[in-house]
Amino acid sequence: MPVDTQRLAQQVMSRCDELAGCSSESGRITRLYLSEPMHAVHTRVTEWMRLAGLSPRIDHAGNCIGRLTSPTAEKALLIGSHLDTVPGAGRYDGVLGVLMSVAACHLLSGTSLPFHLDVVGFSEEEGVRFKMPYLGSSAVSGAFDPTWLDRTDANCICMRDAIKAFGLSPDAIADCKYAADEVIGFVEPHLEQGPVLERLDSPVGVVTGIAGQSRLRIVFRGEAGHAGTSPMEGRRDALVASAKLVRIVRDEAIRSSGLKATVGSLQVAPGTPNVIPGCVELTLDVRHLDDPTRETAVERLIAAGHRAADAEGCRMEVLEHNVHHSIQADDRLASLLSETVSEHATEPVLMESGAGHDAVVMGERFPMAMLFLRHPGGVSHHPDERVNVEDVVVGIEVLAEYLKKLSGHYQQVSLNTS
Ligand code: HGY
Ligand code: MN
Ligand code: MN
Repeated sequence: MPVDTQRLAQQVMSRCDELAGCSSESGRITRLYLSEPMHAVHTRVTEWMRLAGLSPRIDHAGNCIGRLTSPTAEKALLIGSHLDTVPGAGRYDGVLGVLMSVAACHLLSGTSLPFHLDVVGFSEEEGVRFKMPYLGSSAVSGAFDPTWLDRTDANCICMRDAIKAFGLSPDAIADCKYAADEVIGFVEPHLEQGPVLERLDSPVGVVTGIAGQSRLRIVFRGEAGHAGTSPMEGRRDALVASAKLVRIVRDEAIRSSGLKATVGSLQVAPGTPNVIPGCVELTLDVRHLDDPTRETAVERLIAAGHRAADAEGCRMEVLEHNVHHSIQADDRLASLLSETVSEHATEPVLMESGAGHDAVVMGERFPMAMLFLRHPGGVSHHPDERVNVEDVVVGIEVLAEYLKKLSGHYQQVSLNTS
C-alpha cells in the first residue's frame, strides 16, 4: 500500500504533541540535557525509528541515532536535529526536524540507498544545562573537548556525573565521533523560527548560511551592604552597573544593522530585598552574519561594560567567551536541495539563519545543508510556536525526494571516481 504523506504529516504533528509532554516542569516544556524526560523521549523516538525500518542506538553523549543500513555502503549521510529544549519552549524547535526525518524514511521504505542514512536526534543543542551549546553535535563531529566534562549545572552536578547517571560512559565520548571520510554530509530540517517564509508565502526555504555567535559570561563585582543603613552615595551596586550594560547592549544592536545582542540571564547575589547587590553574573549573546562586525561589537560592549563598572565603583570581568563563526552551507548539497524544492514544491527561497543550529558544528567538519519550514507567527523559544500540517507534508516529501536525488548524484560521482 503506498505511504500516505498526509497521514505521515499528521503523525509528525501528534508525535510533536506527545514529546511536548516529556517535560521536567508541569504546564510547560522544559527538557534539558540528560534529564529524566529525555529518557522518555528516547523510548518513544527509538520505537518510532524501528517502525520506520531504522536500527536505533543511544551514543555516550546521549544522542539518539537510527540507522537505515545500506548493505553495500561505506559512508553515511546524517539527517536530523535536536531533542532538548529551552525552558518554557515550543513543541517544534528541534523535535520537528528529527520527526520529519523519521517520516522521510517511511516514505523511502523499499528504496535502496548507496549510503547508510543515520537519523540523529541530538541530545543537547540549546546550551541550557551546562551553559554550553551543541554538546551532542560536538561529540559526533569530534569537536567535544573532554574538559567540558568538568562543567557543572545549576545544582553543582558535573557533566561527567550527569552522563553516568543517565547510564552512559563519559570516558567513551570520543567513540561518538564520525570520521570525516565516513560522512557524506549532514542535512538539518528545522522550523524557520522567524517570519520570512510566511511573508513570502512559501512552505520551505533553503539555508545558505548561519550567523556567527559569541556567548559570554560576565561578572560585575561591587560590595554588598545593608539596604537601609548604607548611604545612597558611594554605593558599589553591581546590579546598577549591570543594568547600564544591559541597556547599552540593546542600544548598540539597534544602531548596528543586522546585529543581534541579548543579555539573557542575570544572577544577582546575594539576591535578597534588603541587601545591596554585591555581585551579578550575566550572559551576553551577540550574533551577526558578518564575523568582523560581530567581533567589533563584542569588543565595544566589553569596553562599555568596563566603563559602566568603573562609574559604579565596581569591577567587571569576562569569565568565559565562546565563539562560533558564521558558516556557509555546502554549495553542492544546498543547490541539490534547491533543485528538489523547485521541482517538487515551489521556487526555493534562499535565506540566512539568524538562529544557531547543530548544523553550525556539523558544518565545521562535514558538508551541511538546511531545509527551513514556514513558521506561522514566527515566534520561537516560546509556547506559541506553530507549524502548518500542509507544510509538514511538503517538508517530508522534499526530504524524501532530496535523499533520492542525493543517491543518484552520489552513485554517479562514485562511479566517475572509481
Ligand atoms: O540559540 C539558538 O540560536 C538556537 O536556537 N539554539
Ligand atoms: Mn532553539
Ligand atoms: Mn533548534
